[in-house]
Amino acid sequence: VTGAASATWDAIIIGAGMSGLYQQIRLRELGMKVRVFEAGTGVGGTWYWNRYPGCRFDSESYSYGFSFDKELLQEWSWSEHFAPQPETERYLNLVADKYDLRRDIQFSARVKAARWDEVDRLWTVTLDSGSRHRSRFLITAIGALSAPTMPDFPGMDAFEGEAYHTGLWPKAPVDFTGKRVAVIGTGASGVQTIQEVAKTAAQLTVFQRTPNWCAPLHNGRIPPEEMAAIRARYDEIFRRCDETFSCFLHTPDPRNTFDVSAEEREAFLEKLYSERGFGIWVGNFKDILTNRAANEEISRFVADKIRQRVKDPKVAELLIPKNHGFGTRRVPLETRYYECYNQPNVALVDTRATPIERITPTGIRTSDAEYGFDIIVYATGFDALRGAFDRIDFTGREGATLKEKWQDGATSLVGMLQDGFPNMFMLLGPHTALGNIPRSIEFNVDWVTRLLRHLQENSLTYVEARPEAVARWMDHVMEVAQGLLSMEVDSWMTGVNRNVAGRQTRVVARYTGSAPTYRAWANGIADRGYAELVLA
Ligand code: NA7
Repeated sequence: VTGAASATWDAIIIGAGMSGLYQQIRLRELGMKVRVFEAGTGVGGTWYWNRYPGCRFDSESYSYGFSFDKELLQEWSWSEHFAPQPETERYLNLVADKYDLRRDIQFSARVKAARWDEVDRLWTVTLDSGSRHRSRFLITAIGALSAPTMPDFPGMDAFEGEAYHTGLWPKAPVDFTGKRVAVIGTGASGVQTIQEVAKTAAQLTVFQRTPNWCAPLHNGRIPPEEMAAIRARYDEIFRRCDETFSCFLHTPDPRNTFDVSAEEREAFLEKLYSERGFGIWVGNFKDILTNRAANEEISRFVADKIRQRVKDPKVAELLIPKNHGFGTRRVPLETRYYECYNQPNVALVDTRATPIERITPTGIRTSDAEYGFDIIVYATGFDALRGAFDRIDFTGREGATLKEKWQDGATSLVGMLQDGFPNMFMLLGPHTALGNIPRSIEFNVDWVTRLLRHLQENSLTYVEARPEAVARWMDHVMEVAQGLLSMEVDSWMTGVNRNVAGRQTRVVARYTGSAPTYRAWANGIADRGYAELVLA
């Protein structure tokens, strides 16, 4: 490596999304000199890149925001139970303003490589522009679902209309009015896009390869009185999130599916289907994701709902998943999604029956038809959980690369540390608790901050996970995934993405235990004085 790097920082943070921003605030409190590199032109991460129509989170807004700033909680009003992307982006910009974060963030700065220098015990971070920057600590705040992936249909580049990936949506509004639109993909992003575009497009054609089990979001506005009541309850709301399995307001019902009578069961499922948010997925009978018969029961219930809501029985059957049970993949939450297929301007194409053969200059050709489009939306998802890591060349001790290290699957210690990669902390790295993500972010950032404070107080400058600790954690990760029906299904949650080489087989890609168990494990490391880490 030649050429001098610019100033040495105490810490470099990659990414100015929710984790990067919060980490930046905490590191400033430690008096650290911090530099943040962000590929976008603004803050927000997920809420900066995903500006597709209808984009919103499926966590209740008041359970999603930062909990650390009591003042901000009292100042900010969420307009809807599930806020749309522009509002969340505004919220994160407000956080950046309030803490004057932008002065330490370099925008339009994509990190290309990060290399550990054993002699100086510093990281050298190289940007796309070629500029180099050094720091004692490196913190990756690069997101879990942030590396968009595209299919590789022949002819894609020659399409003469507009084409967008949901996760790389342009800032200028896209007008669908009177247009012929294709949406490829029916995951959470596709479903949100479809139900919005169906309102204005002249013709919307949905290309579905695998149907997903969707359930009603039941969104609604939050009137000022209700927001005031929510504000008064924030301590209780966040306490609840801390106690639940995946940090949502919902948590599994203590009963098993067949503990109750058929009537009682039906009534409970009806209630969940009529209630806001993820209750039907993560607040259901506790055995729906482990017991096959229980899973068949909830799947049957939701299939009947789809049949009731979609008028054309043939279309209804195409929309009902046949090869995986309810909740074994991420459940997209929807608002009149199924009713879209009753509209004369909406059509569904099953790409398993009639595969997409190529993108033509004027549209899409399947095995049996030629379609003309003005706009193609790729809602084709992400190289989840580790894709963002693979897009940066991380080199640790003894010249070992993270890509090599993770060749047979990513490993970590509590998702945050990796042996061989000293002084590097991963926020939302592989095998951290996910669920209601900001809750995990706050925990992870606080955990990293506590560790850095410990180093400061003890005049230490080096930290690395011990391989035995990584192995022990990974055993736990593997063990808690045993017996989960989701492990039998291809999805980003099992690390499968058919558009990416090396992502064709299922792995335990995420931590599937409870968030409280995860936190107990991570806190145990700190409470025992970091014996699982090499400190120097
Ligand atoms: P997902 O959930 O990974 O969905 C991607 C969708 O795109 C899914 O329906 C895929 O079908 C489809 N896809 C991908 N490639 C193709 C090709 N080549 N042909 C047809 N269809 C294709 O991504 P999302 O962005 O919706 O959601 C990701 C997460 O972000 C979400 O769970 C939230 O937690 C936030 P497949 O199922 O692979 O057959």
